[in-house]
This record gives sequence, structure tokens and C-alpha cells, in this order.
Amino acid sequence: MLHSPAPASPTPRPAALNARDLVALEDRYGAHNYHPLDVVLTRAQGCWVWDLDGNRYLDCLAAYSAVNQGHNHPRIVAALVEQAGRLALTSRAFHNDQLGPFCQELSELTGFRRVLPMNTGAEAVETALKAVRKWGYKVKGVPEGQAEILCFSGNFSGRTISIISFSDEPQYRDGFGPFTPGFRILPYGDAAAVEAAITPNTVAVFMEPIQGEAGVVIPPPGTLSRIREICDEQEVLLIFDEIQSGLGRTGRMFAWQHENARPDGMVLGKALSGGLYPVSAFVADDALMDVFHPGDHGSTFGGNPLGAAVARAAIRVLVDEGLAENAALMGERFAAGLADLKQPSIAAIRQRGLWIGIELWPPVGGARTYAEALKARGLLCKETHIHTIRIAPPLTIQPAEVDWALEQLHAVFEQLD
Ligand code: IF1
Repeated sequence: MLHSPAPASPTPRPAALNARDLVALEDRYGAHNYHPLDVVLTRAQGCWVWDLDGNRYLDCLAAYSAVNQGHNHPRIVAALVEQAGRLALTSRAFHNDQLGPFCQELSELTGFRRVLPMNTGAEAVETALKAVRKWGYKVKGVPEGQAEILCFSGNFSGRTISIISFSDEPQYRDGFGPFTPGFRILPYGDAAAVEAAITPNTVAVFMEPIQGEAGVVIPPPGTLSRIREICDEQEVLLIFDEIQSGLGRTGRMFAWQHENARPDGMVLGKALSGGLYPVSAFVADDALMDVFHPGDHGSTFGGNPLGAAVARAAIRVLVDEGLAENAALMGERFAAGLADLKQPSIAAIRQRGLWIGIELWPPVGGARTYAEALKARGLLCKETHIHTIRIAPPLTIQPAEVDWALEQLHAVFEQLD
């Protein structure tokens, strides 16, 4: 029957499954491309998340900085619900009434003239790579097929084949070749290496102003501004991946503002939606963005009114609640508290705003042991590599919560060292 009537009552929900059942389902039916901590979350509010057994945890990962505004922020949820009930998706074949205001508001927030919306971070990175290559050929005059992009060791910008083509993490590449050519990997934080590597075919330097996955690695002071100068001298574009470092995380709206090293374009994602929907963007000025003409690039979902409405609300929350300022203050409080952690296992503590890497050396048992012990005390975080504990709570965190997190960290270091 073509037009069968809807069933009288919806399919009954199956009996509630417990945490063990749910993990087993993921294990049985899901691909095994992750190894999560042993906790099954079911709800959240602000900085806190709850598991199925009602245990509460302070979220010190914030979905890799996608929930800078705190979980299910009421203003962003309201925007999502309202827009979902009105108009969610038009495709870019038609205009919609959210995209223009979103572009305007993101342009005003970033100071870049134009916005190209996508969905995931990796897509925005791909967009930036396409833009700089095309600029190289059409504007700079690089011979077709010769464009080179300079990148840095330890980078993480996503998992597409082109992006892993400039990764130097063996696991991210193993088995996935052949790779996209046209990238050169230089030591991170080495401006002199950038200067030496530039050729007439170099179109761009692409970098994270602070490296996240590498373990909150901050380049030496002056590096970003020096690379900016070099790029200006050599007619090379500078593109920052601010997907994780941007939107308040480091105590400024964008990490490049710490050195006033304004790039020629940047990629944003994650907190651009406050975690409620995948929204990413490449932002740039006219000279770069004008390489795109109708049909050159796009996405079914990119720029959709639901994502645009969510992102507009997420941006307003960042600004209205002063979240970059709070990240600076709370980050200092965290750093001060961590400074009296005089544990022999700590090789280094790196911090910028609410982005903190605690590097262990030697990593006996690995940083994951610490993440598991912290979980047992009600603090969720994620190690990066074997050696670094990463702390990155929502930017809405309050002093009492920072102090509580510090107590848990102190207790776990006492226990494990
Ligand atoms: C996973 C890491 C964080 C990013 C930067 C682009 C992207 C990311 C600077 C791509 C994504 C993620 C993805 C997530 C783990 C994670 C991560 F540990 F792997 F490095 F955050 F620290 N640029 N970062 O950090 O954005 O396409 O994922 O939206 O499981 O892969 P995406």
C-alpha cells in the first residue's frame, strides 16, 4: 500500500537498557574506531553531565571544546527548537532567512568580510585548502598543479584523506594512502623553518595557533607574529585552524589575538554551534574568498537555516556572557592551583585560558590511568597521546567548580604517584 495510515500508537520503547547493555550494543553493532572511557552519559546541564546510574561528573573535555557555552545552553536550545519547527533545510538552491544574518554576525565577530558555511571541522579545513590553492593559481600565478601548503608536525585538523595527508601521526595515516600531494611538514613553532621552506609555489601556511591534539602545545612567544611577517613579505597566505583554539577557549575570542597575528583566513567549528548541531565555517576577506564562484564548492547541509539559527544563538551567548573573559580568569585560577602540584610525574603544565595540558614523564601507566582515576572521582577528561592529561571544561565554569576540579586532580596525583 502506498499511503498506509500511521500506526495508532508509536512503537513501544524497549525496556530500559543498563550501561553494560548499551556498551555491549555499541561493541556489537558499532565500528570499533574509538575506545571511550567506561561511562554512559544520559543528560547534561552546563558544566555537568550525568551517567545512567545518576552519577554526576564535571565535564573537563567539553566535547573537545564544542560545548564552550556549557551543555544544552537554554538560549541555544530555544533557538534550535524554534527553528526546527519552522524551517530546517532548504539546500543552497534557495535562499533562507537565517543564512544572511548568520554570515553578518560571524563576519562582525571575526572581523573577516566573508563567511563560507560548512558542517564539520574537516569540511571547513578542506574548504580553506581549496581556497588557498585556487588563490595560488588564479591570483598569485603558481603553475597549475604545483601549489604547496606548509604545515607543522604534530598537527591535527581532521580525518579526511587530504587532511591526513599532512599529518605526521602514523596511526592516522596507516592503511589510508595514497595521499594528497602538495603539503610540506615543518617543525611546529619554527618561524625560521617557514622562511626557509617558502618557494615561488608556496600558497599558504596552514596551522593551529595552539596545537590541541598534540597536547596544548603553545609556540614560542612571537612565533605567530613572525610567521605573519614572513607571509606578508613572501606573498603567502596565513590560515589558522581555530576550530578548537577559537571562540573563547584560550581567554581571547581567537588564539591569534594573543599575538595580534591576524591571518588571511581561519576555520571555525565545534563551539560555533555550542555543541547542538554541526556548524563550521571558513572565514576570509574578499581577495581570498572571491576565488569561489557558483558551483565551485558547496554542501547539502552547509548554511542550512537550522544550523545558522543555532550558530547565531551560540555566538550571542559567547559574547553576552563574556565567556572568553571568564576563560581567562578561570584559566588563571586553574593554573595557580596546578602550580602547587609538585609531583615528580609532571614534566610540564601548559595553559592558555581554559585549555590545559599536564604532561607526564615518564608516562608510567599512561595519562589514561589518570583519566580513569579522575572519572572515579567525578571528573571527566581525556588524555591525548600516552603522556598528556588535557583539561578543557566549558567556559561557563565558576570558581567553586575550578577549585573542586583542582581538589580531584591533587587527590589523583597523590594516589597514583
Ligand atoms: C575525533 C583530537 C581534539 C581539531 C582541529 C579540525 C578538527 C579538529 C584543531 C576537525 C577535531 C577532534 C575530533 C575528534 C577528536 C578531536 C581532537 F584529539 F583528535 F585532536 F579535539 F583534540 N581542527 N578535533 O581539533 O573537526 O571534523 O572533527 O569536526 O574523535 O576525531 P571535525
